[in-house]
Amino acid sequence: MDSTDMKRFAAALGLDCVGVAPADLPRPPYAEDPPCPLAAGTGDERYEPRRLLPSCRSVVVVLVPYYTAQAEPGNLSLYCRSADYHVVVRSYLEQIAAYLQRQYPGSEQRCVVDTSPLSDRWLAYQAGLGFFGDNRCLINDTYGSYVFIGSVLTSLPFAPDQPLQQECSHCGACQSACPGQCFSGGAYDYSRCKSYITQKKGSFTLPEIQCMEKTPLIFGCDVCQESCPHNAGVKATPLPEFYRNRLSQLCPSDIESLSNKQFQQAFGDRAFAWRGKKVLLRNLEYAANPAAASAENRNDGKDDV
Ligand code: B12
Repeated sequence: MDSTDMKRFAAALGLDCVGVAPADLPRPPYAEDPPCPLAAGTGDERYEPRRLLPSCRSVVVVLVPYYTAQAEPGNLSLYCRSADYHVVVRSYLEQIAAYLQRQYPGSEQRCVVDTSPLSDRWLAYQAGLGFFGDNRCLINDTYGSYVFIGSVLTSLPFAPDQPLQQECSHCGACQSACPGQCFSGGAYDYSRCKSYITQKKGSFTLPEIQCMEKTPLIFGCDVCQESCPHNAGVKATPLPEFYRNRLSQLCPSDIESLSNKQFQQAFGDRAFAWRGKKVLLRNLEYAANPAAASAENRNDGKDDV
């Protein structure tokens, strides 16, 4: 089944990176990194969309670019400076699912983004939308790795696109820049990744404190992406949601006096809020001061290194 009309519909929404992955996904050819406890799935369930939609015959995969090219120093990772991406991506996926439902009454669709057991990156790779960086990110030629990945599982048998025959340049920049040195030996150790450290619960170990102190971000980490040459000069997102109501900096005084309910009212529509204010206050205690760190690290005119 031809996917041209569906892709045209998506392009009219501003989504110009849409591909199709097969429902019978091949398994990755390399030994996987040890699974992160924040992932919803392990083993085969990461590659079997029919466990979520038994009638699934193909998967429409959508990249949602979020880089805005605005120089805004701050202490929040670029991925969580605007409205929660889960909500934004899902609203686009639901428009595609509704379109398919209209065009093909009786077809079945299910939308997934981030929280399902499926490997979103593997789906995007299989749909021909990008290649893997040594930093494990899915990199797209137009938008770099600053893309979220969402999928519409469908009972419609769209013909799959082909994975790209392209690799990252293996320049080593992400590995040497990583504040937690989580890529040592070519493997990826989630427990040393600053993004994971900022999202884990509980108290920090000494190595975790040292990792936190290296850069200003208090939620997420952008270092392996900012150091990646494939991200130099990437196109800014055309999607308006990522330019509205941005928040780049959070201070202790913004949240410490709030009850949990008030915190959720104020920030519950942000991707950094899912772990609650206690985790953010812990992180604020340890992260480098943004003003001092940006003066020290200012090297290429880019924001929030
Ligand atoms: C758990 C999780 C995390 C954990 C662990 C990350 C990790 N690398 O495993 C933490 C909290 C650290 C994290 C951080 C981030 N995450 Co995250 N995360 C997830 C989640 C929920 C599951 C990922 C998972 O299962 N990891 C285990 C590994 C084995 O699976 P995988 O990442 O899918 O692996 C694929 C590739 O890494 C590759 N691969 C695996 N091993 C190897 C080995 C080699 C040599 C190569 C070349 C490739 C390769 O193939 C795998 C498929 O099997 C996904 C959503 C989802 N459902 O997939 C989002 C997801 C991967 N995260 C995302 C984002 C945006 C981020 C951050 C950029 C956020 C930030 N700024 O802090 C960072 C990036 C950190 C990094 N360098 O990976 C996006 C990725 C977008 C992209 N362009 O790649 C996703 C897809 C969410 C989404 N739907 O948009 N994340």
